[in-house]
Amino acid sequence: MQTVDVNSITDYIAGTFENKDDQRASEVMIKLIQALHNYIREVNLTHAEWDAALQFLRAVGDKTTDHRDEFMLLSDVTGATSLVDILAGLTSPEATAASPRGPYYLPNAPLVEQGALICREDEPGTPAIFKGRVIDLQGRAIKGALLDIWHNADSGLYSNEDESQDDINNRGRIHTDENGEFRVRTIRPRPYPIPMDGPVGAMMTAFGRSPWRSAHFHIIVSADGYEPITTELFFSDCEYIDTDAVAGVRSSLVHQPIYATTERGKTLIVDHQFCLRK
Ligand code: MBD
Ligand code: FE
Repeated sequence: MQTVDVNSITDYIAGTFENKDDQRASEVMIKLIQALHNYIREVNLTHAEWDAALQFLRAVGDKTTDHRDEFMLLSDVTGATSLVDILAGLTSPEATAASPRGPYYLPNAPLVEQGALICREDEPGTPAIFKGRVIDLQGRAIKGALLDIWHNADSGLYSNEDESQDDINNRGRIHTDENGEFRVRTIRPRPYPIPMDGPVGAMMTAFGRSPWRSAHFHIIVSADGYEPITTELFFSDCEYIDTDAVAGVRSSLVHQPIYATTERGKTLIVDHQFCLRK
């Protein structure tokens, strides 16, 4: 007979996850059980607290649809998304750092030419030129890389949560040219609160956490033969740069805003070099 007590229960359960055919799966699950049990012992978790936790997770599931991933939002605000990103980048620190994708990506943004306007002609906000280059780890230009760019409007809203914007507004996909370069015209993104109308928002409110994300461009960069990277670019003068709700800010992704005068008036110039690994 094998009975369990407050400590031996951990080996009792963890041992059932031994799997000779998949050592990695074993490691991931056994360590998870150990971390969970250690946590329960450490905080001396009560019935009421564990019930609340399970109800919370149930609410996260209930809120999740094809268009709303409350589990991803939970991963984002707990720092799990960013920590996995940071870990993945440690092996090649010269490559562009990853940052959360967020809930507002839409596939099939318009494919545009160099210099294209990816917002409306009369888009409210600060005009911006977003340009740069895509290189490999050896510093060689990658031509034909694809940048999938999206960001919010001056109202703070992304096109897919705003009736007054076309779905494709503030979105575009552009290939790099012979020199690995790209250039689009748009507006400066604005700070934005994470979606607060679900259980994750209720948790943020309960702990007095700030829902604000530092203003950002979203970019997915991909090229044949390279690892695609989902990332963001930030601005050092944003009031939320040090308090981003999802810990998405990396120093290599922060731009000191530079302005130039163009045909659209005072224009933010963001010039960024992206680096992909094989
Ligand atoms: C966003 O705009 C975002 O980028 C992330 C990661 C989470 C919530 C809202
Ligand atoms: Fe975003």
